[in-house]
Amino acid sequence: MFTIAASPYPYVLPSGSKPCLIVIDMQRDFVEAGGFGEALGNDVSLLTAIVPTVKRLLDCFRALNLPIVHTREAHKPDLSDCPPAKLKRGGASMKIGDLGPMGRILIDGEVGNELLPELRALPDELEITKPGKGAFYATALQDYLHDLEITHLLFAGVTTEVCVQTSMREANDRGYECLIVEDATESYFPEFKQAAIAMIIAQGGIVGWSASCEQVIAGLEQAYG
Ligand code: C5J
Repeated sequence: MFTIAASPYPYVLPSGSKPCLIVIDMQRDFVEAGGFGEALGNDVSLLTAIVPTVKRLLDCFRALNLPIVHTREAHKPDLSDCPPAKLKRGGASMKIGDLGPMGRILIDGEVGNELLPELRALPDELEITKPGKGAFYATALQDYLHDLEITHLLFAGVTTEVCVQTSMREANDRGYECLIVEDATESYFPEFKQAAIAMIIAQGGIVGWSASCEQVIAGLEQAYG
C-alpha cells in the first residue's frame, strides 16, 4: 500500500491497484487564444497556464506505464446527441453547432474540438467524446475502467467546476476513489475553482481528495517507479 499526500487526508493506493489519469476537455476551443472560450470574453490565459502541469502528469503516467483517458466535450455534426435543453443554453451569441473562430462549436471533427497539440493522446490511450458535462454519461468510460479493474481515478483538465467536478461526482457515485490534481485543473473564474475543490474535499472528502501535481508525482513514483 502507498499513499499520496493529499487533502483532507492521505490518498491510499492499495497494492495491486493502478490509478487512471482522466484528462478532461483540454480542447483548443476552451483553452487556446483565438478559440470559442476567448470569443465568449473569457480570459483563457488562466487555462493555458496549466498546460505544462498537465503535460508533466501525462509524462509521469506514461513513464510509469499507467493508464490515461482523455475526454473532449463534443457532439455529432447533426446534433442528434445534443438534448434541446443543452442546445438552447448560452444566450443568442454562439450556440453549439454554430460557426465559431475554429469551426463549428463543440462539434466532433472540427479544429476547435481537437485536443491541444501538446496534450494529444498517444495511440494506446483512450480518447472519448462526451456529449454531456460528465465523462460517464453516454460514453464507454465505465466499461473501459471495469475491464482494466481500475478503482482509483486522478482528474485534471477544464473547467474545474463544470466538466471536471461533474465527472468526479459521477465517478464517486460509481464507487471510484477520486483525486483532483489542483494545479492541473482550472476555471475561467478562479473563485469557482477554489469553491469546487473546497466542496470536493469537504466533510471528510465527500467527493474525493485533492493534491498538487508535485505530491501526486512523488506518490506515484514511490508506488510504481
Ligand atoms: C467544460 C464547459 N469542459 N465549461 N465545459 O467544463 O462547458
